[in-house]
Amino acid sequence: MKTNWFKDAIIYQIYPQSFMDSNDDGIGDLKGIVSRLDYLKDLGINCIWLSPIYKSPMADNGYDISDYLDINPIYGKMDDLKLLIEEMHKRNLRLIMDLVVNHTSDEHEWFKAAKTSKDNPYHDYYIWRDKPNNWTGFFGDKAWTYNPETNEYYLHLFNKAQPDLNWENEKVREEVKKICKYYLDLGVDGFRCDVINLISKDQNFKNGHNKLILVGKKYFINGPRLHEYLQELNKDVLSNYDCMTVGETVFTNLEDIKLLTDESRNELSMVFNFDHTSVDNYLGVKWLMRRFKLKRLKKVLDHYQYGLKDSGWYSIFYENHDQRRSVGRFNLKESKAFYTTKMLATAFYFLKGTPYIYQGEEIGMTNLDVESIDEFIDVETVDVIKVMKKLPLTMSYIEKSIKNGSRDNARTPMQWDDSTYAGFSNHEPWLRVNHNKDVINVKNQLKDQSSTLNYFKKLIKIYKEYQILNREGVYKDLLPKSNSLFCYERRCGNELLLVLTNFKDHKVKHKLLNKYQGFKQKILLNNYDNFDNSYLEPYQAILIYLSK
Ligand code: ISL
Ligand code: CA
Repeated sequence: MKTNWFKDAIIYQIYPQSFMDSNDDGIGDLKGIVSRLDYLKDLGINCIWLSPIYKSPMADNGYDISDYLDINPIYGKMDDLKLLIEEMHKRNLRLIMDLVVNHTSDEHEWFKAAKTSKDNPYHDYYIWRDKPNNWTGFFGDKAWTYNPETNEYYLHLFNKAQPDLNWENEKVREEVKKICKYYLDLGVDGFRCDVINLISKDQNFKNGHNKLILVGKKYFINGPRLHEYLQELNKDVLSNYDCMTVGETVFTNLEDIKLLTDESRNELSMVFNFDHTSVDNYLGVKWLMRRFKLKRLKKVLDHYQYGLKDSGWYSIFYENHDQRRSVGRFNLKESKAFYTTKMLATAFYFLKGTPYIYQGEEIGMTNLDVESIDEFIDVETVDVIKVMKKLPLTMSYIEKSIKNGSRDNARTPMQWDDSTYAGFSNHEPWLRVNHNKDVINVKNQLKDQSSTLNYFKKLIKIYKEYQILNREGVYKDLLPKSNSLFCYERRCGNELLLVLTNFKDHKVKHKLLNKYQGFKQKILLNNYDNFDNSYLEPYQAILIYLSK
């Protein structure tokens, strides 16, 4: 029944609000996605992760769900989802949906009932205390909000419009099973489980000590019953389907990943770990910007690549709807995006794990080019600006940090062509299209053989051709100490893939190829026309297949 299809998949993340608008109301929708399936098929990906499309008041763009079994009318109807599934399966594409069950919307019927009285049967679906403790949530502010009707406080680890569910209550767990079953029966192939390692909380609700950020973190991350809950969900529902789960796990380490994804434990198929996205910040908080050093990135990647050699599985990604765009990140010059976009993809996607490409990454979309930070509308950005303004920070630091970290950066409409609204819509979109759509767009790049898009297509094709090496190849970092080059091999006996990438904007010499005399060599990818045995061009990336 269960296969490991997810280990060979290449997954593409769609942020529905910004992908494709079919009815010209300025908001992406399900029919819009259907109309672009041939593009995705042609790109070569074989699975889509769809960010939430359920009914939602959109306080957090759909990560606040008011009805799990209904579709947000801005995206369409349940029939449109059925059509999407059908059209995807026709094309041999799988679909995984976002499962956001750490919290609901405060407009969910459960919460509306829960807050009316302590005796209401739904009251115990949420987490209440007479007095708040000192925890703060992910968006920087206090994690408890007062509810006058019951004279209590409810817990919300995100915005106050996102009350946390009480997983201690068996009825809540049954509801989650019902939701999963509903979508699996519809033909969905799995779930991306939002902040899944927050669902179990230490029931003592002790005050936290860290005074700066995420106060109380150690009591609400990887709580005491996390593994039990996941195993229960598997046993009762997931194990009956050939589906996969990818857990979004925040602040997890290698040991956590192993426990969560060890096949024999039946918890998750894989997780997203965020350590590598934190090498350019302090304390895992993106607002606290830190100078990027390649060595630090490699140390994190090495740690997990070596650590997950024999058991456990994770996701390989560097963009998503919460991250800034990668163009211009990691100290890479924005003006050299023609090379760096291809270089980054080569450096990351041949690591061991399942690749995730975020919409627009394949054409090198950039951060939102705002003049003023008042243009940002994301709930996290708005909440964090408020918090930052209370702290002893200069306005210029706040501006720099917000421009760098706002999630709106990744959420601008997909740039399909150079028309007024970039082919995304014929109506002004909910979030402004980037000015560079005239240059950076799918239509241009499809025509241009040397484009980022065509490089991604080629990379994906090659990824599939060398599936065994990608799944099983043993990882070795060939230059762990270099601050310029990231070079590694993935080896199975006398066969290997060799990845050579240069993170610097100047030529860098190396002697790596001397090691492989006697091997036959085939260059599979190169973001330059030329190749030299002894050096890499600025931001050059090369993938070589070697065999004896
Ligand atoms: O976005 C982050 C940093 O910028 C993370 O801290 C993020 O809040 C965290 O990874 C949880 O993200 C997920 O759950 C949130 C939602 O806002 C995010 O979009 C989602 O990916 C609450 O549901
Ligand atoms: Ca629409």
